[in-house]
Amino acid sequence: MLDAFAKVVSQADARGQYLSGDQIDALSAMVADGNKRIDIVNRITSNSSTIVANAARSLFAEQPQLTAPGGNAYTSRRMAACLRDMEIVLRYITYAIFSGDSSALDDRCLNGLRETYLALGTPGASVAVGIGKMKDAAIAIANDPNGITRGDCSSLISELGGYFDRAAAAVG
Ligand code: PEB
Repeated sequence: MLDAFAKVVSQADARGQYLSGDQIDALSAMVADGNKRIDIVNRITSNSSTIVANAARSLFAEQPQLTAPGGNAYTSRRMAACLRDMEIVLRYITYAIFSGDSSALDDRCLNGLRETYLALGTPGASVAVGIGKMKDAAIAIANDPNGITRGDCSSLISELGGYFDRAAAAVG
């Protein structure tokens, strides 16, 4: 599990070289935007239940077969497992945006998840749709300009979106 700094150090060390100017510039930019990054994590974390619940509600409205008898989210046990899975994915995405690196998300959440869903008979494509819905909600919340000094968050928001896309692509 790496963060953006440890990742660059490990890449430089693998080549036996000092950090490059480009690497240092990229990390400087990350430090300069550090408070925005932490704000994003705080916003998503404090709205996580709403993000998960609304995404799940919208997924089940679009794919009613999931909650119908015999469906993959039918019975409260499976429904609970489904909501829990979405919460887990969102939690790992907050780790990724916090550390500026996807390795915690990749290694501890997404690695083998497709195979797990195949073995369980859980439709990965539906999970991917749910993750896409969490992406839209999380970006709306993270990028909401109300009540804050306006600044440029575009690169952080696209980084955030990338982690959701990565999670969706890992199961879809
Ligand atoms: C992954 N999900 C499930 C299981 C596991 C995961 C390991 C099996 C064990 C269990 O039920 O707890 N666990 C989860 C995860 C990590 C982890 C991401 C990462 C660290 O440790 N059903 C649907 C929807 C979808 C869904 C499409 C969006 O109809 C999910 C939610 N996951 C779902 C369901 C089950 C499950 C288990 C329904 C239960 C399947 C079953 O027992 O039939």
